[in-house]
Amino acid sequence: MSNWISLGQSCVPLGGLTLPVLLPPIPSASRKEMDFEAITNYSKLHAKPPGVFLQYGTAGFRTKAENLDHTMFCMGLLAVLRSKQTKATIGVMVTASHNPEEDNGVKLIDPLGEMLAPTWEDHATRLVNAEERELQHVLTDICKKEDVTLQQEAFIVIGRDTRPSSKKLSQSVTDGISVLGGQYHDYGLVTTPQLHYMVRCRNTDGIYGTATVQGYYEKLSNAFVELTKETNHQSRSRTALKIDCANGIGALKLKEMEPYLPKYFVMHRYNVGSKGKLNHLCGADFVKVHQKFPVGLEMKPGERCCSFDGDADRIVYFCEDAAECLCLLDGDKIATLISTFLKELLDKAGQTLTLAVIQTAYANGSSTRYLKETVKVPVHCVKTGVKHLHHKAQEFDIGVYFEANGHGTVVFSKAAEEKIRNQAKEEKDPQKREAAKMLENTIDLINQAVGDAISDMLVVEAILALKDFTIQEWDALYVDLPNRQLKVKVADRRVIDTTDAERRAVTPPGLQERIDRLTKQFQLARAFVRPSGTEDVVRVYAEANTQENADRLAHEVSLAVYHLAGGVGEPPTTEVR
Ligand code: NG1
Ligand code: ZN
Repeated sequence: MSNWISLGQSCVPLGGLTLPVLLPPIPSASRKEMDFEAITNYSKLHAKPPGVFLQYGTAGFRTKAENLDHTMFCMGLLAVLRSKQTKATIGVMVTASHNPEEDNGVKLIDPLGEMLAPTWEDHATRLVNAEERELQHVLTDICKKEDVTLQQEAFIVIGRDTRPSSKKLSQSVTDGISVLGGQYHDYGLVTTPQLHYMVRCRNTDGIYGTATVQGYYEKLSNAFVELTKETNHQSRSRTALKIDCANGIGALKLKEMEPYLPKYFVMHRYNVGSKGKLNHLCGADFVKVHQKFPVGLEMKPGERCCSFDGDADRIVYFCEDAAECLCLLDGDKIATLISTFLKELLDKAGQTLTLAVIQTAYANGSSTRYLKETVKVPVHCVKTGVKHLHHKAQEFDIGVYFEANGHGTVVFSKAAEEKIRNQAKEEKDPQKREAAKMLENTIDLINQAVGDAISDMLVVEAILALKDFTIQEWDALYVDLPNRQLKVKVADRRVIDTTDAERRAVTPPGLQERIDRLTKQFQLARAFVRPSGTEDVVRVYAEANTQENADRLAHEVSLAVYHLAGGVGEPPTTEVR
């Protein structure tokens, strides 16, 4: 924890600029006991909105920004307890990712840059929903259950996206931190994966990298230059990449990173936030879900383009085909490209490390088949949510995980990383050594803490350059099954319970049987439903042999959800787009 000392000015005891003069300043020293009077007083300034119940979902809390002040304060409190318990730096990211600009959200980042442990998610939900009179009891109970040593120091790093509400909300987080005597460093505007990277750097004494944005840019750009140094700079994949930044933080961070990138990596940024609204008609989620081009991007057929989401932890690639239609290369295509590349390098290096790909039920059936039958890598399906994918990926020497929506990364076990780094240094056979070096550079180019649009983009660009692949050649590896995603509003989405990595509904009664009957009516068809963890909706997914059939199946399943799971408002119409 020696890095706490060098924080200088940024480590101030009081973050909330909104605190009233009537209250005494919060002492910054760590306490032996919690000062419940101060907590209660400050909690009143961040009053709980009446009648709002929030759940720590797939990626933390998310709702309308106007309802989040209290949640932010509570997450500041909880981050301090988690830091004291783990004796490590904890991250708090204020973002609602791909949600509309009016929403916001918050999630905690655990010591190695991973998602918060599930038991702490439950504590978060309990704390945020506790009435003021219950706060003392809930905090004490968490400390007891988790064996938190209050004397322990706590250190938190904070980051936020570009939403208009984010700055004020992050100040509410700092109030929560300060009232429990925690210290913090506010990184201000950063991408979500950059904050995950900072947490990991700080908790590995800088071994993972230097905990600054410059350190992040240097690490990634050095690895990119090394990995691609032997490629032909005239190669067809060296044409400019057009990036839709979703009017989010990615635009700022790519601009900052540009000087670090070699001249032959040319990027043109679009939707940089100067005109349009965050995630509105653009960004990775829009392109993936609506299967439409983002607005604001001028393109010609065949040009290589990609879209980030609002906090730059997801990326999808796309281009315009000869018929002027969207040709989408989503998370599944990225996972295929990366795992094929890694497998080839492992074979060349003569390494016998285990490699697997982790997907969710949303993975296109064609991708799963291609990975199993052509690439010949084991594929595992887990529940939606990065934490599930990350956790499963850690069971292998090398785990490649991607959600179809473009959120994903690769994790290397400590032993695998050591083997590769040693071989890159000591291997006598020049070809094997070269392959090991490329693996080593790939490790350094990847943000192992979490899915990262900037890092994933550089990995894809490096692989395309090394293989001298155009985006069309990459796309041609396999043909996606036509698919459709829809949302259904119901009174309480918790009535839907699922099993088998969310591919089958257990409740409400009769729903799965109906889905099975509908699916049988189409060829190569598959469909499932699940309650969203980030929106108050039930999600429907269907794929089939033609787009028309995928659309019809999705619509029929939506109707089944509406009728059997308490749909509200008008029944779903056949208009799917
Ligand atoms: P929910 O709302 O639980 O479906 C969405 C994504 C997840 C994940 C989270 C976090 C889909 C179908 N779902 O979760 O994969 O990325 O957001 O952002 O894309
Ligand atoms: Zn995101």
